[in-house]
Formats: sequence, structure tokens, C-alpha cells
Amino acid sequence: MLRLITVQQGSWFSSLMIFSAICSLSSLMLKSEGTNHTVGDSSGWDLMTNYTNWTQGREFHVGDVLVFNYNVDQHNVMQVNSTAYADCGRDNYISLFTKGNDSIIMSEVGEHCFICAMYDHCENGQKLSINVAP
Ligand SMILES: *[C@@H]1O[C@H](CO)[C@@H](O)[C@H](O)[C@H]1NC(C)=O
Ligand SMILES: *[C@@H]1O[C@H](CO)[C@@H](O)[C@H](O)[C@H]1NC(C)=O
Ligand SMILES: *[C@@H]1O[C@H](CO)[C@@H](O)[C@H](O)[C@H]1NC(C)=O
Ligand SMILES: *[C@@H]1O[C@H](CO)[C@@H](O)[C@H](O)[C@H]1NC(C)=O
Ligand SMILES: *[C@@H]1O[C@H](CO)[C@@H](O)[C@H](O)[C@H]1NC(C)=O
Ligand SMILES: [Cu+2]
Repeated sequence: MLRLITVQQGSWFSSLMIFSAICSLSSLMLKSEGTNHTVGDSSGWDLMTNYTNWTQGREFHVGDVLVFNYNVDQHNVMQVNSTAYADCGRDNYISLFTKGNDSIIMSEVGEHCFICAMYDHCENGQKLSINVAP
């Protein structure tokens, strides 16, 4: 540490080197942050999109974020287990999101299921199931 300070005082070139080393390290750390997935892309979270199709060719990893964009008068996002996903059960949900621009971080490996709990939207196919990899 003492030696480092001496070097820095001796030559501002070496402090520049240390600075750029810190910069490239922090940009590396930023790159390792999760991907944002906008559910349904520009369509968002609605009744028209087939979310099974939307998941095709996508990979989801722990640390990724799902972003749900929707009209709060029409939709919401209810995180449920796979049983409730299959039968559109709304009684034992995990979480309910109602802001209209909800970012949900995927913190665990495995299946994650979401339904719209408003009207009969889930029954009409407004549901999403993804598999989150490590
Ligand atoms: C994801 O979105 C958030 C909020 O808009 C933003 O701060 C972050 O930089 C984005 N991450 C990536 C990897 O694009
Ligand atoms: C979903 O994909 C299937 C098969 O590729 C296709 O027939 C169907 O039209 C798609 N649905 C929507 C809503 O895009
Ligand atoms: C989902 O939750 C319900 C109610 O708590 C429970 O009966 C059911 O077994 C759960 N399904 C799974 C796959 O864990
Ligand atoms: C979500 O929308 C609210 C209200 O329109 C806004 O205040 C907030 O900044 C938005 N959040 C994000 C992450 O876009
Ligand atoms: C979505 O498309 C898949 C084929 O990719 C199909 O099996 C499924 O029934 C469709 N879902 C809805 C709600 O139409
Ligand atoms: Cu809905």
C-alpha cells in the first residue's frame, strides 16, 4: 500500500494506469449483470400475444429481469406456481404486481409462472411460463 502511494506520487502515469484498470474492471462487472427481457417486446403484456411463442429462442438466467409493460386498467401480473398456471388459479399466488411497468428479477433456478389475474385473461391465454437456468 505504501509502495503504491509512492508510485502514484512519483508518476501520474501509473495512477492513470490504476484508474483505467479500475474502469475496465467495473465495466466487466456491469457486463455480467442480468439481461432485461421486455415481455412481449413492443406488444407488452396483452391479450394478443402468444407468450409461448415469445419465449422461443430466448434464454433466461438467474439475475435476468422480466419487464412487464401494460395498461393497469386492463391487466396485472400475478406470479403463481405451475398448478395455478395450468388452471388459472388466483387464490394462492406468490406475488402480485400492478404498476404497469413492473421489473421482476429472476433470483432462482427453475420454472417461473405468471398470469394476468384480471377478467378472464388467463383463461384466454394471457400467461407466461419460463425456465430459468443458472
Ligand atoms: C435494465 O433496465 C434497467 C432499468 O431500466 C437499467 O438500469 C439497466 O441498465 C438495464 N440493464 C441492462 C443490462 O440493459
Ligand atoms: C405461435 O406460433 C405458432 C407456431 O409457430 C403459430 O402458428 C401461431 O400463429 C403463433 N401465434 C401467434 C399469436 O403469433
Ligand atoms: C401450488 O400451490 C397450491 C396451493 O398452495 C398447492 O396445492 C399445489 O400443490 C402447488 N403446486 C405445486 C406444483 O407446487
Ligand atoms: C413506472 O411508471 C411510474 C408511473 O408512470 C413512473 O413513476 C416510474 O418511474 C416508472 N418506473 C420505471 C422503472 O420505468
Ligand atoms: C401459442 O402457440 C403455441 C404454439 O407455439 C400453441 O401450442 C399454443 O396453444 C398457443 N397458445 C395460445 C393461448 O393460443
Ligand atoms: Cu390481462
